Amino acid sequence: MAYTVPKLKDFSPAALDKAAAKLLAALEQEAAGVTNESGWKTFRDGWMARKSGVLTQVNDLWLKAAPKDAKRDVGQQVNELKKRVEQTIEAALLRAQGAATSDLECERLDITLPGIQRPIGAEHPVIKTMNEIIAVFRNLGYSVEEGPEIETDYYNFESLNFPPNHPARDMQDTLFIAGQESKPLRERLLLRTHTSPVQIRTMEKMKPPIRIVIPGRVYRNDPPDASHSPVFHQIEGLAVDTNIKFGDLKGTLDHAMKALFGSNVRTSFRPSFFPFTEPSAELLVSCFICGGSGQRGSDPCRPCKQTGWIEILGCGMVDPNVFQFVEHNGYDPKRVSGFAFGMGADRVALLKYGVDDLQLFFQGDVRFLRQFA
Ligand code: 2NL
Repeated sequence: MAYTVPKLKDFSPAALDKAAAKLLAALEQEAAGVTNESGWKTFRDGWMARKSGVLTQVNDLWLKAAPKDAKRDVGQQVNELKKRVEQTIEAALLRAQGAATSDLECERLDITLPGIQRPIGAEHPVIKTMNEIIAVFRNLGYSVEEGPEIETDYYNFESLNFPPNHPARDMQDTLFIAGQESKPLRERLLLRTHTSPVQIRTMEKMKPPIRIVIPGRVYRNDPPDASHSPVFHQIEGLAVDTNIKFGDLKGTLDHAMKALFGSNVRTSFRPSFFPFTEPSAELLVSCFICGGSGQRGSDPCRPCKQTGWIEILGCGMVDPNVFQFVEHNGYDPKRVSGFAFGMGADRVALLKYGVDDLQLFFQGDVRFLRQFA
């Protein structure tokens, strides 16, 4: 209902002016709310419909009801009013149509313009290398585990067979969290120096048999140079079951190296030492740059320092002392055995991509990183 036209008692020009002003105010208000053609049609019908539009009511209630002697004046005023109403309604249509065009104008899309190119990110070469290593072990049935980077002395050292004051703790150049002196040694916090604590945490939570790989950031108090960084990346693996032997370690790692560096690489194991494995070994891969000859044409091969072999990782059979820390969860060293290995993912990435400075991986220079996208 557009506007309810009141009946009039007073038909004097002044009274009629007042009533007309009220009606026009309502008209303007309604016109202002018209934004499209269908709104305008409703608006127009409300005011102009022949049967019960506002103008028809004005005709009936004001003109027809007027006393004879006032009819002339009332008729003039009503005509005036009709004109105003018609004008306002016409103007509202033009406005509604104009608004529609400008909406279209705004939403106009030139599909022939070239698109906006958003540069997309890419995997960092170290993460890419880690994912490749993880994929090799996933295909062998290993699952991936992760754990905290801030660790306790217990998980980082004690449970891994580094007794308090063991010289290997100095070798690690650990970054300790300050203000921990009031706690017992085993509870003191530090930045993990290897991902091995996650292996202990996983054995506490999963009974044997297990096959896991653990990728992650590790920290050491080393000043940065071409081959060192205070933060770097490690991937460790662990297989525990009944009757796991050194031959399983050799076969698994030989397969993994062929999958990573190409099926023509050979592997070689040399004795080594780690507190948490016995026996322990270093794994070398025949140089995938020079093919093992140590020479590139008449030049010495740099990556293998002319030896024909590149050291990739450390490994060994899990020391029974380590199993004792998780014996309560089924890791009885008399019943189960296992092998473990650990490698620096950054070092593997350096070798794989022939990069000669580790720092390039940590400086975030897009000109360098773009090469690996
Ligand atoms: C290296 C050598 C290694 C392990 C890591 C390990 C973990 C547990 C038990 C036994 Cl829970 N061993 N991990 C074993 C041998 C070597 O890492 O040079 N990493 C960069």
